[in-house]
Amino acid sequence: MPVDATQPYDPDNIFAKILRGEIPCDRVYEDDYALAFHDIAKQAPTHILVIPRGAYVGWDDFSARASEAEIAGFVRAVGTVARNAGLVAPGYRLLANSGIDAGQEVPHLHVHLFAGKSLGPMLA
Ligand code: DGP
Repeated sequence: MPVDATQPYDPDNIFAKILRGEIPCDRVYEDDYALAFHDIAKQAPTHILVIPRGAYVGWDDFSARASEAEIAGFVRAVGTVARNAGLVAPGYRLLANSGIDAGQEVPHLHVHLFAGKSLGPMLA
């Protein structure tokens, strides 16, 4: 069921449970603002999800309510994950599905990081 980006935050969503350590993940990075782990259903040779520690449904929520420190910390974390994985030179793609038409499935903001092959043109 795609996420309605205007819905209230559900503290029992799967990524909230991962953040609380109630569900395991294949972790690649964490700091005060973000957690990164491998996507369970990878769509590229490298497919990492980066999520903020704060309770945000999606991009709209995050951009409107998060503090400057949270926004800066999250953006820096995404860059650090890519750099640590050696992806700067070969390149990578960032994608954040937001809401129903984008097919967002998990109601906690996440950025997909795709890499490891030539990714071709952007989606229609
Ligand atoms: P989106 O459609 O943008 O909401 O993508 C959600 C992604 O989350 C999807 O690629 C699969 C991934 N995912 C869902 N549940 C889990 C989980 O329990 N663990 C991990 N690692 N990834 C998950």
